[in-house]
Amino acid sequence: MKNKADTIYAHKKSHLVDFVFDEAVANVFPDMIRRSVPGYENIITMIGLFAEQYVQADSQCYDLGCSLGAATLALRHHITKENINIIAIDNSQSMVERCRINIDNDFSKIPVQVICDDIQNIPVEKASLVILNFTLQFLEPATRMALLQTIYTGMNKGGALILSEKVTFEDKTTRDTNIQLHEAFKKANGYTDLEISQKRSALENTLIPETIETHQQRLSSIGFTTINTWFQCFNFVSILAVK
Ligand code: GEK
Repeated sequence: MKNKADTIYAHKKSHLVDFVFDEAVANVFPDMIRRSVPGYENIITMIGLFAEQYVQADSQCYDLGCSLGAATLALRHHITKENINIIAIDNSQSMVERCRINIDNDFSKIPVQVICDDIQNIPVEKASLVILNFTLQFLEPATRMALLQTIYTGMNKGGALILSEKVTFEDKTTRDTNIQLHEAFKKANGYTDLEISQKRSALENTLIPETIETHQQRLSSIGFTTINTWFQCFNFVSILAVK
């Protein structure tokens, strides 16, 4: 698929509406996420490594909030065990349509079901690897515990959850420093001040970040044992949690 440049917030908008994963966003998504999320490509690469380490034979993998299927493809290319089914879910029709095309064009024969639905409606069963790569942050904070409990219950012992999130910090200096560094990263990737500020406003009610400690404590209270914050760049982290 061609990698179209993200210019969604390049011009001043008279009415700024909340950010949604519509056709316009799906169309430029690879460019948008690469230029906006520090370490995104590295995390996708490591999801392949986690697949090699944690996927068990005769089990299922879940990519929750799959967008165009980047994590699903990383799983597909690195799973070495037999009899695996991948379930990729997103509630944006525009994302799901493009994700299906990407899966169809891929060489791997590992079966993938691409489902258009809310990740909160999906039963989780026999899971050895569950990916929440920058998706939990878009759920109402009050609903996050229930989803993570469902995931935990549906996981095999020894299975892993990869939870990547934009985060915030209790300490104001740390918070402001990381926000400033993230904005510098976006500027270095060609976004203008107008694009950065309009996107910030559009995401304000949609993407609600929590602290790293909140994530770690919630995972621990659910019963995950190893809780390893294996990646951090500014206000973006990824946590490996093992059952
Ligand atoms: C990647 N994981 O490339 N149910 C289903 N999907 C949802 C929900 C929900 N309740 N809320 C949001 N989404 C991907 C990147 S993007 C991250 C994930 C970002 C979907 C939404 O439609 C979008 O496709 C995705 O979660 C978040 O590895 O744009 O910052």
